[in-house]
Amino acid sequence: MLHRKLFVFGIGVLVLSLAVSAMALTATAQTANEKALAGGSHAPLKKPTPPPPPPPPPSPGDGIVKRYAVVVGISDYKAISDLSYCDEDANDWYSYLNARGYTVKVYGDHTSSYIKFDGIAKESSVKAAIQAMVANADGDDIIAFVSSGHGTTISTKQVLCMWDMNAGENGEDGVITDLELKTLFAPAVAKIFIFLDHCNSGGMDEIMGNGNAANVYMTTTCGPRGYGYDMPEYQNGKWTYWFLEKGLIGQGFTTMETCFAWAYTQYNARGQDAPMQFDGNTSASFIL
Ligand SMILES: [Ca+2]
Ligand SMILES: [Ca+2]
Ligand SMILES: [Ca+2]
Ligand SMILES: [Ca+2]
Repeated sequence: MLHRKLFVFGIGVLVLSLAVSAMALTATAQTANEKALAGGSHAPLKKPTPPPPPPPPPSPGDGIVKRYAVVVGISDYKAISDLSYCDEDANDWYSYLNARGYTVKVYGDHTSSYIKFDGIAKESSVKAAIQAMVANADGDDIIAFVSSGHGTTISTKQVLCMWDMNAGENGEDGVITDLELKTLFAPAVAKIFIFLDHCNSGGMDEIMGNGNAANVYMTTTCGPRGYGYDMPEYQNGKWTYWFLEKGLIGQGFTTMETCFAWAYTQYNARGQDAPMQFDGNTSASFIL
């Protein structure tokens, strides 16, 4: 199996501050005890209840639920090493979403074969497609961004490697950074599904800092420092295989949260190589 990863520019440094934390905890406990004794009460000490999260922004739609998707799968890169099954991932997602009524745009490479093909997955093309999808969808619509390919970390930013990485075209550098992804989806009023089968993709979560994060459900094949895998025995990316092929299709799951829980167990990886879920609304299920 091949890593869906290129270069490692650095690793995070863990700074342990156990002593400081312990001191802070002790101080807090003492303060709390003193307050309880002064009040003559034996009531249990409780943390103040945090304020509830703000409700999702009002999103009146036109009463018609439309579905749009941008699907990317790059196996043959312009200037960097190739992968094998990202085009299969794109085709499988296209078939699934198309059957569910999505208007799907597919971006890929120049030599693989695609059931539907809307162009080379240059950074500029993929960005333009996402921007158009975000602009088209109103408050009761659903938009999806699905991507399979290389991923890496550049400086402190996780990135999705588009077809033109290291040979950028149209004024772009060929990678979609975590902050670029966040910016692309910031204006969206629709529900947002994001599925990423790239190395390091768990670090693309800056998007969860957007004001519309309550509308987002994202799952990634790994953590910020983890790998995704091309799997010859599956003819797919490993997370695409377990989440889409075996979960959504094989088991017939309809909610992303349920599918994630099942597929995560089947995937059987730990630590940074384990899939991740970013659920902007834990009190509602996300249905495509
Ligand atoms: Ca609508
Ligand atoms: Ca870029
Ligand atoms: Ca990041
Ligand atoms: Ca949810």
